[in-house]
Amino acid sequence: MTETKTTTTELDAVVVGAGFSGLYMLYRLRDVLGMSARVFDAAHDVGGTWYWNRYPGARCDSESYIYCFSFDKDLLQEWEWSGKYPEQPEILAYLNHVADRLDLRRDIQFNTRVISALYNEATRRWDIETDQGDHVTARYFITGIGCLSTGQIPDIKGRDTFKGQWYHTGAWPHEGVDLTGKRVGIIGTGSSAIQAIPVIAKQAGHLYVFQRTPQFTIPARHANVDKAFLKDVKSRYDEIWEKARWSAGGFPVDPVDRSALEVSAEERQAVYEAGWQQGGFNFFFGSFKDVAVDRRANDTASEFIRSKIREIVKDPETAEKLTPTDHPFSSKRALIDTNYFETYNRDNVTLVDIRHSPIQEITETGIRTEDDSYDLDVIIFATGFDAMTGTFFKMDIRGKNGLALKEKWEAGPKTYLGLSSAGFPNMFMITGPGSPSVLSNMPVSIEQHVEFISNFLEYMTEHGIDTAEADAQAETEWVAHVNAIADMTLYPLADSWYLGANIPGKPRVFMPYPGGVGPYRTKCNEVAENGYEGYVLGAAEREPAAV
Ligand code: NA7
Repeated sequence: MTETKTTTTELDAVVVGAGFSGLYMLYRLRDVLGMSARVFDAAHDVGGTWYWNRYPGARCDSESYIYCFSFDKDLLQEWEWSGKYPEQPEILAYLNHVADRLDLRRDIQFNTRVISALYNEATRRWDIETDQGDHVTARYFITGIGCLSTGQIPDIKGRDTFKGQWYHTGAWPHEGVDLTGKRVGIIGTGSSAIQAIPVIAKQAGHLYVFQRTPQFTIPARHANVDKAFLKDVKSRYDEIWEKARWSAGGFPVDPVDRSALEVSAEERQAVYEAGWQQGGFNFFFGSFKDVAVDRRANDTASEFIRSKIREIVKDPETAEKLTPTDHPFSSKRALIDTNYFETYNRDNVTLVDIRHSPIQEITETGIRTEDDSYDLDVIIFATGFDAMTGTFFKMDIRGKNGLALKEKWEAGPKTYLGLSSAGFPNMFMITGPGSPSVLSNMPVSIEQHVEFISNFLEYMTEHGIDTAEADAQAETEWVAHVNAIADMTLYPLADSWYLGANIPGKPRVFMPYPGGVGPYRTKCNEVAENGYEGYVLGAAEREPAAV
């Protein structure tokens, strides 16, 4: 029988989420700063996004040698990745290993969702409640909730009448799903679907892909890890990480300085072809400096990929449907794939263009579009997430004067550096909106945020500071800066989740910081060096109340 919990636990810090962010934050709080801390996570175990996203083909688009923590140098040397791009089970095994190695589990409470976090102005502490009846007060409330952790299942007419099985890619059953011989429909062609489609096509009797927006995607050229390459990386890891930390996207690549418009057509073609053959994000990073910011330069890359689609896909009508024309390459999340376009050459795969023949309803037996009906055994919603803000809004977070975060962010998230929000003292967000987060290789950004927060807390303790709150003016200027940079790019030209465009009614605001992880790190370092400028710091008048 469950005991009713009536006592209140007092802690220095509460962290929400036990993924990359929460694990490292806990380590810094507990083992570096010597604070009392507890992590809450709704999952049964560690992993965050990698705990939930177990759909067939799930894997990271960052190469494994750089998709990990760098703070533990022994771990960097010891851990052996098996694939060029790490697959979900291997990333999950890695995070489990980290949790064991640092003995983190004893301060993580699983199966527990934080339902509210209310700032108490009298005590200057956060009062936190969970769905398991925990009452905790903490001086610091820190979110490590990921950017893509609240799944979106569109409210399609008749959705609940379907008699077959249905799943969302971001909440895939742990025991797996046997799709052998089944008639499977997948809605969506984002990065989850693009990874899943080629794998599911090999199992399913027939796979119907319901596509609203065709995508640009580059071959990943996935393979087993190149042992000689990894050995070389391990001998130069410090230098490699340092390069990643100061780069644009959190990858250890040298910026290219040539414009797509200043070379001959032959040279341009050769550069794109080399990038296509090399595969992965190299196509993007290693080609030309202006692909993401200049429409004419971008057109050359977009056209190159379109020509590849026509080359790969044998049926011209299907190729045409798969060819994106409504947005520039990389204005939606850049995608990489393994045999994505090739999969449409299979006899058991049908592309259904729901841009021109929209889904009318889900019926007991399948999906009905304007032009046709499809009988299905399984429907897979690869329809994405209420990105960056959705998970915040699932919690009742209230700052000073009882202001709800949801209310404050009604017209779009407002943060200072993506780390803090005015009116919410001592609340910190790891990879929050307004930070590079999803536009970067996440572990690099996560480490930078966790270290910034932990250094800040240390500074507060040393200087007898009780509260840190983003200054409203600094926040306004940061939000304007994020938008000004976004407007210099091609991102606003696509209906993407970066802009909240995938969620009906969500305000259209560009959420991540597109200025690059290097410049962002410089800004954060300056903020710290200048005594945390942009924050209002409150000196402690008294010791925090004892238990
Ligand atoms: P994404 O990238 O948001 O993709 C979702 C897909 O689902 C995309 O093709 C959407 O089409 C489609 N979609 C969404 N809602 C609907 C409705 N109502 N009807 C039809 N189609 C719809 O999510 P993913 O899970 O693939 O990837 C999320 C991120 O996770 C990814 O970028 C990585 O960072 C990891 P649309 O393009 O909106 O027309």
